[in-house]
Amino acid sequence: MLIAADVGPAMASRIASGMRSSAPRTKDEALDALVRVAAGLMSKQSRELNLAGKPACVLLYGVNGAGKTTTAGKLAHRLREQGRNPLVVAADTYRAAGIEQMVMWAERAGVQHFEGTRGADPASVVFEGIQVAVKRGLDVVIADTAGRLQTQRNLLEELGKIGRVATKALEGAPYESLLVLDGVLGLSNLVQAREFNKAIPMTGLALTKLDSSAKGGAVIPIESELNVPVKLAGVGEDIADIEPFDAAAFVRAIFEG
Ligand SMILES: Nc1nc2c(ncn2[C@@H]2O[C@H](COP(=O)(O)OP(=O)(O)O)[C@@H](O)[C@H]2O)c(=O)[nH]1
Ligand SMILES: [Mg+2]
Repeated sequence: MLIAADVGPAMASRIASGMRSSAPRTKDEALDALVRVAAGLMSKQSRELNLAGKPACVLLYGVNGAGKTTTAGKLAHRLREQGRNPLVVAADTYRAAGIEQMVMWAERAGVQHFEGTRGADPASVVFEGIQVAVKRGLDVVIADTAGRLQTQRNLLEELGKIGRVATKALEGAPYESLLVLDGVLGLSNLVQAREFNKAIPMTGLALTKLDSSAKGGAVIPIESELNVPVKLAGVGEDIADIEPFDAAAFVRAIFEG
């Protein structure tokens, strides 16, 4: 079952030997041991978003189709419901549709937005976006970026620059630097996460499409190796389909289906 959930052979045998040493006698004891061992191998960092900054700044990045724009929209909606005033910054300036899609989500979420023009330097758009949020007295900046592959050196460098420019606009920003991973892709996300983690300091992961993936188990070796926690879980295509991530409940769900 661990292999089927895309935990990978190395992690599966680590978990199995951890379970064996706790010598469970019943199925329930075995499940408890499994959850304890597997969750114990995951990141110990806080799974709460750090939104302490004024404004706080959340940067989202990852490959095409991972769910960055959707996650930005859902997060804006959720924060607004919690009484915050987010500004969504559409910095996917490579495609006109990328900007339009982000603006549409912002409107759906009922939050303000700021967008660059098509072809604009995404780092400048993020810089200006942060300034706009400061000027308007908004409390969170959520920046959406264009999709990029972990093999595209120039685009990874561009991402690093976006992060540095955000820091220039606002000390300590981005407070949350989140790699968005498509939960359907399973273990191939490990390769992606390794490379993105070299390009930009990463504070967490947003794991999407958990409603339609049986391969979410891959997050165990990813967290274990990189020590970055999943902070947001995408569980559908609607605006409210976003949840905090509970490692123990997640591992248990793999086995209780
Ligand atoms: N089922 C499901 N679909 C999702 C989820 N998050 C995003 N999607 C879908 O994935 C596709 C790509 O999403 P998008 O946000 O445009 O990806 P981006 O290229 O990373 O910005 C869209 O069809 C979304 O509806 C999720 O949590 N569950
Ligand atoms: Mg997008």
